[in-house]
Amino acid sequence: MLVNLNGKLVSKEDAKISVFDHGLLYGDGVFEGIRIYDGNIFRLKEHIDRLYNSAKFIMLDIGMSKEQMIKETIKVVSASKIRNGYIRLVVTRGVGDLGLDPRKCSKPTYFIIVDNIKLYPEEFYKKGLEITTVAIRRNISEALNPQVKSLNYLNNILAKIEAINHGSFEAVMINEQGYVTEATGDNIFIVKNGQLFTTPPYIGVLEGITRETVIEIANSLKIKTHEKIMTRYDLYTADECFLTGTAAEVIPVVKIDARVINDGTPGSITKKIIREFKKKTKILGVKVKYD
Ligand code: PXG
Repeated sequence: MLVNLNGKLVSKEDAKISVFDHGLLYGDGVFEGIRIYDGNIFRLKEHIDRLYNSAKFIMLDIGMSKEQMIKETIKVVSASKIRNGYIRLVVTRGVGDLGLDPRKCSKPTYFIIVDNIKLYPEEFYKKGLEITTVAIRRNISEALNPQVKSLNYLNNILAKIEAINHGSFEAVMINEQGYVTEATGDNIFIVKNGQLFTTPPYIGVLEGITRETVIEIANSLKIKTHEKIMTRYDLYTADECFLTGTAAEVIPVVKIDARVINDGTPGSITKKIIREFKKKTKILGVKVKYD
């Protein structure tokens, strides 16, 4: 494992930040989770674009160009020698005092961790997941907008805790109007009558890069995709269901709130998309030169 901390490459042991950093004190910051497949940083440009949009929303000036941030990311991946792994890129408001005022933070802190990924067990992909809707609501767009990938993940963590307490692996969060939003770290898709449906970003979900890739794949396979406001009814009556995210990639769902989806096994369109997604992971992105 290797860390780029404010431009310097340091070991895990030396990667330390101040207890006065507002990223820690208030969750005041933004982040990205990115995968490396066979030395290809998957959709790096899209992740950097989203990071800068998140920062812009919270009025955090990262203080360096996107091109520079891409260079710093490639630098630490190359030095790590990791060809298949995970990157966590974090930018915080930086060190301030004990008050909330972000103007007291003169310089943002950034760090880029490169680590080996702990893959989900293979049987999850073969057998599919059981998931549950939870009582905790997705926070509303007029509060902390879920399109912003901020360091405030307590909403999602509370949902995860609830799912775990129900003996379920993953939670689907509903919003205050009763509409389906997303899982705690994944977007959700259903298949109905051969077509794909996923929640529109304005309902209050992160615009996942895996989600976008799946929509592109569906287009190339001539599978119609719709952004649609959905309720639990749409989930329970779906022909197929899957989740998409950087860590999980595309993962089938076979049971939602004890309702069996498909025949309790991953559906054929889901499997097709998983196959196509695997191909894309090595093509789309930035290739790293390792020395
Ligand atoms: N929704 C939320 C709320 C997320 O945090 C996604 C959807 C999927 O987006 P991408 O761009 O990854 O397709 C995420 C992903 C993890 C992990 O290790 C994943 C995420 C954040 C933190 C951890 O599972 N984000």
